[in-house]
Amino acid sequence: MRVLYTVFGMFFCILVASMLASNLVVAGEDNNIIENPSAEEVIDGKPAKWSKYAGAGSFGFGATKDEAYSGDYSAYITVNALGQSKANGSILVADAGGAYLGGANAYECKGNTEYFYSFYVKPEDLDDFNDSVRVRLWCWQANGNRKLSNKQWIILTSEDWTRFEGSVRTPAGSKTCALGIGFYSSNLKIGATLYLDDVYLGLTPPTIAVDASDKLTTTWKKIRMCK
Ligand SMILES: [Ca+2]
Repeated sequence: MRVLYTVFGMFFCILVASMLASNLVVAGEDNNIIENPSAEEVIDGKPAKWSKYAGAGSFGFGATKDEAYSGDYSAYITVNALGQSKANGSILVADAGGAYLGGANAYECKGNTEYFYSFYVKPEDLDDFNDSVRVRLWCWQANGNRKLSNKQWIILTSEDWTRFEGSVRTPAGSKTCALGIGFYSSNLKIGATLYLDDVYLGLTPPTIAVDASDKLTTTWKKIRMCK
């Protein structure tokens, strides 16, 4: 009888898991490769699985409760100083792997493939932004060499949360990637701050609503419930 219960329990878990998976597919959320898309999982003041690139200048980066499109947190990046009269810094929505950004822990991707993105941004003060915000995919090859996608630019016209979406092609040979959103400009004021929330990146166009939950944590909790 115990074996029967065990078999039934396993079957029930598989059934529940299948139902959860099909719900996600129906909602169009299952295709988001970002694991902490709403920056709700925070470690040491930073959104887990997100990171920062600073090419010129210095930048504050972390998770904040000051602003959130959904949930309690958003990610932010602040210009603390310009480097050689320019700010070149981005939030990378992936664990891009420290100062030299080897990309080993970024998201697996296919090379020479179109990826779709969407996200919500909010400037703290629009007057600090006299230039566009840069969007690009940071990609890495198997040997860790970095390959960047073409640049795209978004223009901020509101201090409300605004949704942007688009698509970008990964360079040939890409194995991992991170969506980079940030500054490349000499027209930003010190203190310019951008908030970012509910990020989507995937092989299919995004739905309007992003599943804000941390998928790994959420799925793990659901599996544990079955024990
Ligand atoms: Ca959030």
